[in-house]
Amino acid sequence: MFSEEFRQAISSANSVMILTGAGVSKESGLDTFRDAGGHWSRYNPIELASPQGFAADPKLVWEWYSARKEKALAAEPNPGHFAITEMEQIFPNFSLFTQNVDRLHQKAGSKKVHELHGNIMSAHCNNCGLVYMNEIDITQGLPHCAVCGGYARPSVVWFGEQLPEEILEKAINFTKSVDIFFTIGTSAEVYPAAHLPHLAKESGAFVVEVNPNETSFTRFADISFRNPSGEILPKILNLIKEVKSYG
Ligand code: BV8
Ligand code: ZN
Repeated sequence: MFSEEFRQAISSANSVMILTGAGVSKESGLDTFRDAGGHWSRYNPIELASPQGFAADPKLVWEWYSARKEKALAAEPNPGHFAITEMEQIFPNFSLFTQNVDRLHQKAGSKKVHELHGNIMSAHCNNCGLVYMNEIDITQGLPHCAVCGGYARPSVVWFGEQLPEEILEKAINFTKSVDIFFTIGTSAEVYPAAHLPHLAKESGAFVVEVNPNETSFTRFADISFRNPSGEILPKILNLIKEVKSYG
């Protein structure tokens, strides 16, 4: 099932970086963005996940995010999330960067999770940045900032907005130095996150893709597993344990 080349890469690997996208949460029942039936096929992404969309129709955008938040809160991590949590404990130098906002990696026990696109659980004021600690309930009307009266918004990164500087910086630095880079469950379409697997390849990392479908990155990967992450990641974890004769 696994090539000698992959075994070799695992055996000599010290530092491992994982980049995940919406596909890793698919087997937890959450929609992806580009798969048929995914969010974008029902809505125009720019309409919903952008400052312009929010300014034009804050109620529609809040309804979409509240519905997704409810689904994310009810979702359970799948075997793919749990395998990633165990990988974190095996490699001395490990880092997980996710484009997902559902916090399922944290729910699965991953400790070092960097959220490139923010998270759907919290909100902050669109005007002054005040972070909301309490629950946002849009059934009582749109939430306004107690300090400046501005609109509260979900704490996600929208199209056209900068990613959190220090997280992106950390992602780039780690990508440049890592031995193995896994890109899991992402269509590799959204930048600057989509640049990371390419940067890893250019920097000499062994790059592994996990995606049931081909992506624009597939031809650059050293290995590309055409499998759902929930199925193949536990097998890859077993291989890692065998090769590292761990546990
Ligand atoms: C910025 C918000 C700059 C939260 C998201 C032209 C060229 C290059 C760039 C651009 C361009 N035009 C515009 C841009 C910039 C834009 C961009 O990249 N657009 C794309 C569409 C071309 N990027 C931005 O705007 C970023 N900001 O660039 O700022 C800037 C500079 C100066 C000053 C100001 C600003 C901001 C990007 C972040 C946008 N926010 N989400 C939310 O609502 O969730 S992006 C959104 O897409 C999610 O975060 C999502 O994670 C992300 C990527 O999607 P994926 O995670 O990959 O999900 P997708 O559905 O696409 O793919 C799922 C995959 O899973 C599929 O491949 C499928 O096969 C696979 N799969 C299915 N089942 C399984 C599976 N895999 C494994 N197992 C399974 N079972
Ligand atoms: Zn405010």
